[in-house]
Amino acid sequence: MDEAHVEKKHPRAESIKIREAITRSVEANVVALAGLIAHGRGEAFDYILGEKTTSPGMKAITASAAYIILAEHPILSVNGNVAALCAEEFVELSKISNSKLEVNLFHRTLEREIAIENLLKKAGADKVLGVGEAASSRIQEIFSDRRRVDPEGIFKADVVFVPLEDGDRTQGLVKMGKKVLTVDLNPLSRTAQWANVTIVDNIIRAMPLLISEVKRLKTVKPLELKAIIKNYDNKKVLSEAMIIMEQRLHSLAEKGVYLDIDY
Ligand code: PTJ
Repeated sequence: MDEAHVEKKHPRAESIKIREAITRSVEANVVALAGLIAHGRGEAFDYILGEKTTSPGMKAITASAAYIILAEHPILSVNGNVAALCAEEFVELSKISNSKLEVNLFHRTLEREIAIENLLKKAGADKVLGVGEAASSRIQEIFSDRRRVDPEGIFKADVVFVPLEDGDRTQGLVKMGKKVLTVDLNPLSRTAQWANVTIVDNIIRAMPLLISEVKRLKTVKPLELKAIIKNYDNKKVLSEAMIIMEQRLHSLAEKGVYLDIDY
């Protein structure tokens, strides 16, 4: 990452560094051009959320951890943005939870699949599914080239973790009977609405917390994990996230203070 021109004292230095990383990753063939638009949309919602992990976000992280631990064939789906932002965390999560990593792209090209596979391997992955001819199965519920998946991966998975995902594919996976876990800062997106569990948080903050929750809950009895899932209500969690956004905007507007962050 080229940080030379990111002034350390800049009030939004962290955000600029992440933008730099995403932009460099377009040049490295990891992130699709449309990934820049997706990132900008995420940033806008994060502003409204307050750039913090919230209580509904944490509930969704705990439920996701329970689903992943109880799954027979858990798959972590990696796209360009996810690889650019959290390759190492994905590799760690796959190792501690015995989940497989699958590259699954919306804007599919072999060059990008290979670039993402290489990035994951550099981050410590032993095996990466879904690259090239390996994605030989088709999801009937999805039209277009996006239906291609790995028969050893998403095709036979019972639980799929698909952050920053497009709505059609999320809907297709849910219709196939899979449990879909996602991370999406936009609680109104079709993915957020269709998924079984939606973590409304920035993936950069959510991944270390998800890793900690998986480590913590691995020692808990399956019955307790099942209870976490049974008591989890994604619609309620989405409503809570939207209320936090609404109330935050409301209170800022009432105070007439727009920069409530420590600048
Ligand atoms: O790499 P590819 O080809 O698979 O393409 C990846 C993108 C992200 C371009 C593709 O899946 C896409 O177009 O996704 P959408 O429909 O733009 O949805 C992405 C969602 O992720 C949006 O609702 C964003 O608000 C959200 N988002 C973006 N960045 C973050 C985020 N959510 C959490 N953390 C982020 N950092």
